[in-house]
Amino acid sequence: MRIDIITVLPEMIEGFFNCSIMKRAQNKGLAEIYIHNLRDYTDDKYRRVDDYPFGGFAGMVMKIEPIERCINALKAERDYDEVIFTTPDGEQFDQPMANTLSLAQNLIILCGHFKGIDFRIREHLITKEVSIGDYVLTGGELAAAVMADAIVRIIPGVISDEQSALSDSFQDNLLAAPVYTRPADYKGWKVPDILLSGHEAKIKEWELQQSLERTRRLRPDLLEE
Ligand code: 6GU
Repeated sequence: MRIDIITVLPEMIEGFFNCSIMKRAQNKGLAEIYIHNLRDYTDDKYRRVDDYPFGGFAGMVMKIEPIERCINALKAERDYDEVIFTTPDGEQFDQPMANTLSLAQNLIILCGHFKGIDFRIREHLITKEVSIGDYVLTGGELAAAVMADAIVRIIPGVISDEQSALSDSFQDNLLAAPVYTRPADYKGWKVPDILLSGHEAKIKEWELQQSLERTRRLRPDLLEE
């Protein structure tokens, strides 16, 4: 799949996509991620991407023209499944949304900034408005990185052990069971005996019980669905 991210701060997230699993997904040809600097789509010598709001409100508003130019240039090359806008008043991003979006061929993510963007962009160019949670960030770049990470990691082949993406917390509405590695006894802090028993069926049963107990205690809301 291909994700095009449009931002005024490309340097804020370029490093992120050049690391670890995001980098490997791209090197394996499983994901293509392009970060576009919105200022490259301006046509004035000041490379202005924002302007004063009508109505005399405080703050600046992102202009239509560079955004439309950038989105149109991308759309001229290929069809996009969604043109996403990151905004605190969008639909809440969650695992089911990540699962759905990971089936897309091509996605655009426009990062919100300043006080807002000219609302006509949202009315005419955006197909999906997404928030990553009930708090306010200074810009949509981290939200775009969060979404792209969650979407790309579940593309088959991105995580070598496919089971591990599927058996995660939230993928089945249960929190993950605790995991341990050596040493089995660290200064008296012991790994549960069952995990050292070699009894596979009993270990699976223990993991499920741990998942259920942790979910009931920490996130009872997940069990109500
Ligand atoms: Cl998508 N953008 C901003 N600026 N703040 C947020 C957000 C997005 N999601 C949660 N907070």
